[in-house]
Amino acid sequence: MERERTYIMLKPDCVRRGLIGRVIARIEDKGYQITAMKMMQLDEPILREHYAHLADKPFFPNLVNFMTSGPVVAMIVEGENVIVGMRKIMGKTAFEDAEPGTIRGDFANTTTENLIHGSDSPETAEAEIKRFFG
Ligand code: IDP
Ligand code: MG
Repeated sequence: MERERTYIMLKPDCVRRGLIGRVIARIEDKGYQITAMKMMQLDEPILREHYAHLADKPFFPNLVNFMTSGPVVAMIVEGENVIVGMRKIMGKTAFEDAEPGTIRGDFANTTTENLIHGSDSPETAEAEIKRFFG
């Protein structure tokens, strides 16, 4: 029973489409605690760090354009095994693979604009919390 924390970010499409409340409700319904939250505008340098593993992908410029197209909501979310748990309620990256009942499965209809980011390991969670919350 290990309590963990993860970095969750509601992407610009989620904010623009007015889905912040519905997505946060799913996180709270699951029983996780939001222990920090802020709205912020990202710039290209922080995204080059955050998405360094994707820098050579053909979709990378488009991803940066999208992620800088409006504010995001940055959060620290805590709970038992929350890193894996959040990835499950988010659903798979590619919208066509994201199952109904997941956030991406229910709300996303493109792969780039897929509403939500969640850390994928304890190491990335700590690095991302440091990156966005200092
Ligand atoms: P994740 O967000 O599920 O962890 P990553 O592979 O880390 O997925 O990719 C980061 C983000 O980059 C995705 O959430 C999505 O916005 C975008 N992305 C990933 N793969 C593709 C793709 O094949 N086409 C377009 N955008 C992509
Ligand atoms: Mg990822």
